[in-house]
Amino acid sequence: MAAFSDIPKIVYEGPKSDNPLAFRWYNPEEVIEGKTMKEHLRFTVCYWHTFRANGSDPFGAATMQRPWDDGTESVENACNRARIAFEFFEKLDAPYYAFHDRDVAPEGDSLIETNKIFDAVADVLKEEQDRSGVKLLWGTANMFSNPRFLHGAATSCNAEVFAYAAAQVKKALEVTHRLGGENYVFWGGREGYQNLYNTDMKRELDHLAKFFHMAIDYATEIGFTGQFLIEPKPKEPTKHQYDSDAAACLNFLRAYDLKDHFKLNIETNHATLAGHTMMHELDYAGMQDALGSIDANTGDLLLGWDTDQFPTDYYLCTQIMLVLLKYGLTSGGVNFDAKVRRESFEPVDLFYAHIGGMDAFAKGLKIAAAIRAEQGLQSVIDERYSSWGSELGQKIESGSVGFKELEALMLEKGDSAPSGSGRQELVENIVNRFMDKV
Ligand code: XUL
Ligand code: CO
Repeated sequence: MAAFSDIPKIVYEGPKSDNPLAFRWYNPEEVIEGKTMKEHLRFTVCYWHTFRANGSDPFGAATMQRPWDDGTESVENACNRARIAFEFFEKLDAPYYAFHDRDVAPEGDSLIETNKIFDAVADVLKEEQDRSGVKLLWGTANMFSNPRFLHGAATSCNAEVFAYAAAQVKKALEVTHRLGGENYVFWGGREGYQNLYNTDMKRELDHLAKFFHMAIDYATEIGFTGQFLIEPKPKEPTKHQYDSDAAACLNFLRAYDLKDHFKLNIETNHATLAGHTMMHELDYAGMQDALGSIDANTGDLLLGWDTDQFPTDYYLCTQIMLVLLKYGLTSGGVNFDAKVRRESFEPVDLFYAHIGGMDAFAKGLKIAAAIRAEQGLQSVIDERYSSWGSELGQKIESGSVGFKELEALMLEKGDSAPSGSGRQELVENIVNRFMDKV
């Protein structure tokens, strides 16, 4: 069954095009800084929002029109939905997709049954991947929806829930491996707490680390060489999520001897919920060699929760691409962890949403590359830090002087040399200049 027969394959038509079903900026084969846009951006469609979100919210029922979906949890419906998803990926020219186990396959009456269903749907996914050439960027396990996970999964107070979660991740790793997944993601789900009066935080974090070590061991055993990623988020659903931001994740990874095995999957709306910019989180991960992948979306300035909107802001995408060009995405990609609004319920809205996101990132990439080529921002940075190239700066950076030598120098000089201007307004103007230049 074809679901999108009235929609043409989306192609690049250039910035002058007013065709809403064409790319204006995303030109997959265009080369920027030695790589094609397709190679830089590695666009990924997420299965959960695009094929499972039904538009319901705490105040109202489902709104999405998805004529191919019979609304049941049957295996047949799951397999049919998977085929439709690949039709969508191909029409959109998206090279990757990503899923949770429970997005693609419903849960059965027992773990044995659930695993059987997952295998059956994975057969279809494999067949569709081979037919279309669309690849799996990452797989993950949903360990937050089922009520068994109400206290968390690896951090649950219930040891059998930990065991169930281990079994679930074991299976999700096997399927991700079988489908050639390039990464495996851990987003904390309900790994966190609502209240410290009833929580043994130290014990829970020890358990989480144990869980990750078990995952590494099992990946080695089955020969899965994809990159493990942790996705930081500070709150929602719990009041405090343990993986709250990039810095907290990296501290945890170091403390439990996990740093060499994990990178981070940074999500825009999670960064802003943590009180950071996306650029901050990316740069922080990048400087610690931990920038793995991104979940591309945006929140709403006036709403304090994870609204998962499609990113269309050129400034945001430029900032993201400035950092991604600096550090590079290796096994990662740009995964649209974003959903159409409840009011945008027609199937064609899924295309408008992804086209908008892909175009915004493509334009952001072009702007970021142009800014880097001109070196205007870089020269402000070079000038600002120029004193560190002096003999004194070099001695401090190389560790060849301590407090006593520095005190002697300042006692002799009496005061430090004056500092230069920070040029904040100039750098903002430089970025603005490129907005209309590209
Ligand atoms: C939740 C979220 C997840 C992860 C995958 O906020 O972002 O969808 O990306 O579990
Ligand atoms: Co996400």
